[in-house]
This record gives sequence, structure tokens and C-alpha cells, in this order.
Amino acid sequence: MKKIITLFSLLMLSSFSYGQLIINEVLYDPSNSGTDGDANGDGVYDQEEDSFIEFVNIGTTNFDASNYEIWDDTASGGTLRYVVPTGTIVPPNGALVVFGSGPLTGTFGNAVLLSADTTSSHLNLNNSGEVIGVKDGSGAWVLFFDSDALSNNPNESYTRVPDLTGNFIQHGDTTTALFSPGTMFDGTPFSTSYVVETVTVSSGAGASISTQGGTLQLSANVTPNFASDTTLTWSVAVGSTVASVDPIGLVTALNNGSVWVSATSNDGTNISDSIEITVSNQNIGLTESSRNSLKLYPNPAANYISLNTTGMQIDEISLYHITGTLIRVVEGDAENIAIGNLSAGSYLLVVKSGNESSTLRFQKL
Ligand SMILES: [Ca+2]
Ligand SMILES: [Ca+2]
Ligand SMILES: [Ca+2]
Ligand SMILES: [Ca+2]
Repeated sequence: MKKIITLFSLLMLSSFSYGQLIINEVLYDPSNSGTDGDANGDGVYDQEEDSFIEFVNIGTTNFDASNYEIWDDTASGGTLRYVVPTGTIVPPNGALVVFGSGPLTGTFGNAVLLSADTTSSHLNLNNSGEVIGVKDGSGAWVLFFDSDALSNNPNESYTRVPDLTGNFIQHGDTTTALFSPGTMFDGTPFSTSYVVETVTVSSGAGASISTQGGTLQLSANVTPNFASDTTLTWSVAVGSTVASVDPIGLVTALNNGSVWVSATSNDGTNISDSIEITVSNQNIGLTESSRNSLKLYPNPAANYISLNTTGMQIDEISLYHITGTLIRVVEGDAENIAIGNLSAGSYLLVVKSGNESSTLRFQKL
């Protein structure tokens, strides 16, 4: 008896959630009153076709449901009813609905939709004594739904209330609708946003710049390619004055040395990759004495900075954000450079003298 109780406890535990994918709603007894039970929206009531199981990905990453298996009647050995096709990916907080059969007519919250058309009995969900089981792609049992304690004739679905975390109750106990495949019980869609999984930065032409002020175009590959926001933010390592990078990954050499350049996803996942770029042959050959005489002050500063350029010929002064974005070429008096309209942060001043350049960093308050 003890062993049976233990097995039963395990079954009950695993029936509520496993990892990222949960069962959120099951319609095993569509209403046979007119078309009230027409869950798949094709205008016809059919016990087998209108049955469905709604799964939700409760993780923060895309969930690959490829080759998951839906079995029915697992308490008596079970029958494999449906195998989820390879490449079925569910976004975070997104739903996957497997219907008995199509045609599926409606939007269903733009959830991932499948139908178990493969056999005439489809999912074969019965009104009583039904234990639905789900195996993952490796063949391990991961989810169960046991209707035994539930009504044998609900004429509507059982859904978690609240969605995702609640216990299963009859759908009509909380709303006038009898089911909500692909949406929360109140009709709110689940998320349809796929997130970035990997970012890979590469440089086709070798990871170096060896010409004065030269540039190097980096590229970044984002997976999956159907991620909802594949944009990236490019940056150089904080504090580096070796190079700058623009918003599309074009690196510009500023000084000799090496620098890590990164691309980071903008979709909230903050997935990032970096590449080390070596910069050489930059003529920062201001003589030691003239470099020493090139002073920037005050630093940090709020409204104005000054360059003491005594004895130097200055051809161009350019102001960059620390990320490498050119803000402006400085016009006028090098001893009175207005920075009042900059937002607080780190900036670079690149001073060119003949074919020599020098980079000075300052902090805007
Ligand atoms: Ca139908
Ligand atoms: Ca069955
Ligand atoms: Ca019924
Ligand atoms: Ca639902």
C-alpha cells in the first residue's frame, strides 16, 4: 500500500508542471448542445475534432517541443496519439494548442496551433477515467492530466484559474466562455514574442586594423532568425580609447592596442558576444613633449572643457561618445568647448595635428 501511495504521489506531483512546459487547459468533453462545443471554430460540433490540450511555456526562453508525444489512457498502458512535429517552438509565456483535428478557424490568440489529424480517433480524449500523458523528445514522461477526479460530463473545458498557476476548474465557472484555446481564460492572448538565443560576432577580414584611422565592418548572427527583436547594440569595452564602433558594427581605429567589441541583444535577454580587435600603425606620434602639453580640463566637467594646446598646430578636434558615435566636429576655440547639452557619461576628444592624432577621455557630469 505504501508503494502505491508513493507512486500515486509522484504522479500527482508531476501532473502539475514539469520544467518549462505546463498543461494549462484541456477540453475532453466539448458540449454537444448545438455548436456550443465547436472549439476549433469550423462551424461543426465533433467530440473528437473539437477536443484540445493547451500547453504554455512558463520559462523565459523559447521552448522546443519537437517530438513531444501525446498519449491517452496511460493508466491502462496508453496509446500514442500524436507526435509534435520537429521545429515546433513555443515562445516564452506563449501557448501551444493541440486540437483533435482541424480545420482550425480563428486566431486563437496567435498561439502555436497543431491538430492531431493522423488517426480517426485523433487525441481520443474520453469523458472519464482518462489520464493524458506527455513524453518529451527523449521518451521520458513529463506531464500528466488526470480527469478522474473531475466531472465526467462537464460540456466545457477545465482550465487553470488563474492561468498558469491555478488549479483546474471548469471554464464556465469563471467566465461565460466554455473554453479558450490559445488565450487566457478571459481571452487575453499569451505572448507571441520569440526571444534571442545566441549572438555570434565575426569579422570577415581578420580581427585587426592596421591603417591610420582605418575601419573594420563586423557582423553579428542572431538565432533564432524568427526572434521577434533581432536588433543589437554595439559597444567597445568600457574605457577603451583604442577604437570606436558605430550602431551597425563599423569599428574605427583611434589608437594602437587591442579592444573587445561587443554586440548585445536589445530584447531584454542581454545575450552578447565579443571579438578582440587589434589596432596598429596609428600615428599617435605626437612627440612626448607635445603630448604632455596637451591637457584637457576640468575633468569631470559640466558645461565647458578646455584644451591647452600651447605650441601645437591643431587641425581638427572631434567629439565622440564613448561608444564611438561621432557627436560633432568641434568648431572655434579649443579652450572653450561647450558640452552643456551632452547627457552625463563618458566621451572622447580626438585631436588631429598633421597626420598625428591623440585621444583624450573626459567625463560629463
Ligand atoms: Ca468543430
Ligand atoms: Ca482515451
Ligand atoms: Ca458531454
Ligand atoms: Ca486557455
